[in-house]
Amino acid sequence: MALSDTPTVVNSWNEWDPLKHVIVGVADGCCIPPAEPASEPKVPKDSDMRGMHGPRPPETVARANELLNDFVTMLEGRGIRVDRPTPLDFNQEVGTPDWRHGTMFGCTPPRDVILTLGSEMLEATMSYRSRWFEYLCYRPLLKSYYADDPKMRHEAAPKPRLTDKSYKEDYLSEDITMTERLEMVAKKDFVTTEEEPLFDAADVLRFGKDLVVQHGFTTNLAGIDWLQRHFPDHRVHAVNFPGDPYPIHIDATFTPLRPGLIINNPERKLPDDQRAFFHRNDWEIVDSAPPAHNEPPPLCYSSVWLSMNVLVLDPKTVCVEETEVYQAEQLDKLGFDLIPVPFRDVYPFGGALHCNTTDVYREGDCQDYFPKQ
Ligand code: DAV
Repeated sequence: MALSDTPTVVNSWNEWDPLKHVIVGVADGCCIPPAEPASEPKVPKDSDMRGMHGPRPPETVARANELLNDFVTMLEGRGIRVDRPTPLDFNQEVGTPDWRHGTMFGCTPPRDVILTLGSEMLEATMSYRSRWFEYLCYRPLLKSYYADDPKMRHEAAPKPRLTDKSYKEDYLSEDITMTERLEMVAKKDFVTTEEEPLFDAADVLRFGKDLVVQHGFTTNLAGIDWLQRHFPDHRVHAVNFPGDPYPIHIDATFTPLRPGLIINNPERKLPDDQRAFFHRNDWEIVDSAPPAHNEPPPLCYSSVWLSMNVLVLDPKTVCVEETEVYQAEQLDKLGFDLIPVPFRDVYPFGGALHCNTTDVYREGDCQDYFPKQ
């Protein structure tokens, strides 16, 4: 039977069970959006991206698509079914009754937009105006899964208004030094306010019955509370990582690899009081190896710590970016089989191997990995 003939079932409860069906993003038409309140503080003063917006250079789009397609071919070769989202024309002005914005963002990373938990696929609120409509790229797939799998739940979190009330005005100041910014994040003073629930799906890690959610720039406490109310059978834990001056998405900071083992970015350590929860349930948190690069590639929003943004195919097998030799060495020592994947030229499009995928099906069911709450 061809992979495409396999009946669709939506089921994924964690980040490590054997992966059988996944969505991989596409780079077509991806734009650098104009600055907006949520993104401004993340683009450093001397960045090559500052002040520029519009479609990304076509040769970079072609190169990213080539790498994404090669990654898909590799996954399919291992018997994993892969689907792709449908791009929109991102280079157009969009708006709601509350605001207008010069362009959209793109059609990857899927991890940011769609949260799969069990048989549910949930469209996140998102927290950037440029990404407000991105769920539309995934609607053709979600519609087909909904038609094919009678148990699939297609849900959408309430779309936020994203007026200026959702962001702190003073956070935009260019005069804030790095020391001051680190003090602000340590006090959980982030760019978003508590005006309305906000979360990006990539701030959520799934550990069966427990969900670990980063409180930061893209997810606020109201968003975390919304997730807890939406998933009443799960236990939602807010975490934060004070060493990260721009806490956007958890997946270059804290990466579960298999039951009982997490790697944590040594520059963004989980505070001791939050660490205790993992330790009393016999989870080991080890510092991740350093990135192999001193700088991200050109026109990239993310940090060099995309080295940690690995995709676990099963509790023994991990995909790691091929130039991230230190991360690969550490994973090898931890007993994993490694699949090196050339992917660095995809980084500017929003992330690495975990970011650029979203689970549809992993084997296994919902387990309790944290009996001592
Ligand atoms: O370290 O820049 C990148 C995460 C992208 N989903 C960072 C976070």
